[in-house]
Amino acid sequence: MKNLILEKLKQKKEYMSGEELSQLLNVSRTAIWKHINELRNEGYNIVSSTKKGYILAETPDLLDSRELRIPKGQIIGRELVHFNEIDSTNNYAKKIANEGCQHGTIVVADRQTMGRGRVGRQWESFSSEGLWFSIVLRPDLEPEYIQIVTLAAAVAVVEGILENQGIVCGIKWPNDIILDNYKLGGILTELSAEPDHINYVVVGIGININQDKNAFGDEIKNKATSLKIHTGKRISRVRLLESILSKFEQIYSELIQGKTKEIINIWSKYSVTIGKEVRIIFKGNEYVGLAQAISPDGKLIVKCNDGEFREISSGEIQVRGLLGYI
Ligand code: BT5
Repeated sequence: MKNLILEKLKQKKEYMSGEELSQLLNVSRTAIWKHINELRNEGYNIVSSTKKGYILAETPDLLDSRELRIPKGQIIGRELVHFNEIDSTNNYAKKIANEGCQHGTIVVADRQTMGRGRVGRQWESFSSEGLWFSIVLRPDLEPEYIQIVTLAAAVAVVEGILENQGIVCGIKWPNDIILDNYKLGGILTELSAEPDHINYVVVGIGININQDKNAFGDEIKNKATSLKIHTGKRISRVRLLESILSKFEQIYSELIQGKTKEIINIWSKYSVTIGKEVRIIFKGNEYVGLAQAISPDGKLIVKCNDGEFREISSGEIQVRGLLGYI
């Protein structure tokens, strides 16, 4: 009922009396008043006037289906699962992917208690000031192109932030979103596949949005940033999520059409890795070299100081100039 009241107030955009609402929805005025108060507790700013009734003055930055607007025809995000708190949106996305959820379903949480990075690392996401979500995809792709999915997601994040905030971020190969030389976000792509067939891919995206500097824990306080730290103002997570999902929809359709070369070209435009000196661990050995380009299947091609070209498929690289070449 409270969501019906919310819908009516959203449609009307003007004052609605308690009487009008109670007649429309066939409930008592006391019930209307009770639900209005519940909505207020969730953050909806509903102003009331004894003469005119209720008006919705402002909506909160909620990441649920009442507030997330997905354009007609868009597949990414048309199904949304929202949690106030969960261990990891990637874990839940994998669970529902195994149970057969639709391609394009997204799982969003305000807080994660066990957010994950790659190779068992922790992703700090206890705070509801960030954007933590996962997208379930069922792409008709060979498993070897999985890396391109991560690159495409990074482009969608950077272009979504650019569209929504006018801020240009960089991408550190393969999955770090960089702002002012700090880590703003990361992507964790997980795959369920047969040798020649992808069952599903879960793309987990974490972006720091409204945290202040002192909100970060000891491990990351010297390497993390948020959009608020950069802009000095709070940013709507839900509007940014809409921009990222719409960019993702576009780039994903290019991916499926086989336009991987175009995706790599756009990715390279935002790269803070290509053309830089990098330090890599490759098959247990450490090399220093120049990051040259991305291979057609998303590997990083490095010309090492011993003269050899090496293609790195995953793992760690350090980029000179980023946080002092650590
Ligand atoms: C990543 O891993 O960067 C992938 C992060 C993916 C997080 C999303 S949130 C939604 C979905 N659900 C999940 O459980 N995960 C995904 P990696 O490249 O391994 O980087 C991890 C490292 O980044 C950590 O070891 C820290 O040093 C640093 N880090 C952790 N939390 C951070 C944060 N909030 N901001 C910036 N850096 C962070």
